[in-house]
Amino acid sequence: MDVEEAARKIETMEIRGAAKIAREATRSLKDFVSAYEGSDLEKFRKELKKVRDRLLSTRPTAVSLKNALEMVLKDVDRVDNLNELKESLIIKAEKFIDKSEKAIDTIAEIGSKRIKERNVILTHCNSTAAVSTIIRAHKEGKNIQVYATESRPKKQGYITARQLAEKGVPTTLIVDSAVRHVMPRVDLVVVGADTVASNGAVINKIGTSQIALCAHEARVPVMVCAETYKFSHETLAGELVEIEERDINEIVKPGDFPNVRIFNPVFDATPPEYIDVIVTEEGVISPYAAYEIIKAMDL
Ligand code: RI2
Repeated sequence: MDVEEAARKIETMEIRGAAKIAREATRSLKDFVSAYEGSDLEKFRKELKKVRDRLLSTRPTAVSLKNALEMVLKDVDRVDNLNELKESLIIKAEKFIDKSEKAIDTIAEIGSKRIKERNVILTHCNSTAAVSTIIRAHKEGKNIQVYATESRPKKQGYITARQLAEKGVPTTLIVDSAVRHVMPRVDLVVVGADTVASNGAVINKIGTSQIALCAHEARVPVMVCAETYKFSHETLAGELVEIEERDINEIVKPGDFPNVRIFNPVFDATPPEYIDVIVTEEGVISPYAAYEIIKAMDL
C-alpha cells in the first residue's frame, strides 16, 4: 500500500486500533523505501520527512504511530550511504512489525493468567491486545463470560462482540450507558490503550475513564493490555497527550440540531489510581511504573 493510501485509510479509520495503525504506517513507509529509485541522499531524507509528517498527521492521540515511525527512522541522519540507509530502514521496519505482532501474543499469555475460572469480564471498544488476552483465557479452558460495550460513536464494540463470539466466548453486547448497571456482575475490566503517559494515566477510547470509575466504585479491578511502544516519552518531557476530536457527523446529522454545539472527543484519560495493572510484553506493571518503561525505551 502506498503512503497516501495508508494515510487515508488510517484517517477514515478503515484501518484502526493503536497497534494496527502503527504497523500499517510502518509497512507503507517500508514500501516507500523499497520502491525508492532516486540517488540523492539529501532528497531521500527530505522525502522521508514528508512521508513521516503525512503519516503522523492522520491520528494525533495514539503514540504507537509516532513511536513506530521514530524507531524506524532513527538512523536517517546517521547513515550517510543511501543504499545502506534504505537497507537499515527496511530492516528496522520489519523488526518493528514482527516485534509488535509477537508482543500481542506475549501480552495474551501473561494477561490471561490474571483471568480466573468463571470470571465475568467487561471490555470496551476493540483492542487487539485485550481481545487476544480474553480469547487466550477462553482457549485455556476457563469458563468466562464477557460484556462488550457498543463503544459509540464508531461502535467498535460490535467488532469485539463478533470476534469473541466467533471463538466461542459467551458474549453480551451492551450500550455504553449500561456499564454501571452491569458492573456488580463483573469480576474484571480488560481494556487496551492508545497511549500511556509517564504518570501512569491511560489514554483509551472515550468512555474508558467512566468505566474505570464505575469499576473503582464496585471494587472491580481494571487491567490494561498495552505494548511498551504505546508509552509516551513526550509526556516525560511535559507534553500533554492530544485528545483527538473527530467529525461531528460521526455522532449525529448536525442539521437536525439547530443552535446546538456538538462535541466528539474520541479518547479520554484514566488516572492511574483507577488502574490495577498494565500488562505489557515485558510483564505486568503497576501504572505508576510507566516511568521505568519509558526510560528503558529504545527510541
Ligand atoms: P489495540 C483503539 O482506538 C481503541 O481505543 C483501542 O482500545 C486501542 O485503539 C488499542 O487497540 P481506535 O483506533 O492496539 O479504535 O490493542 O480509535 O488493537
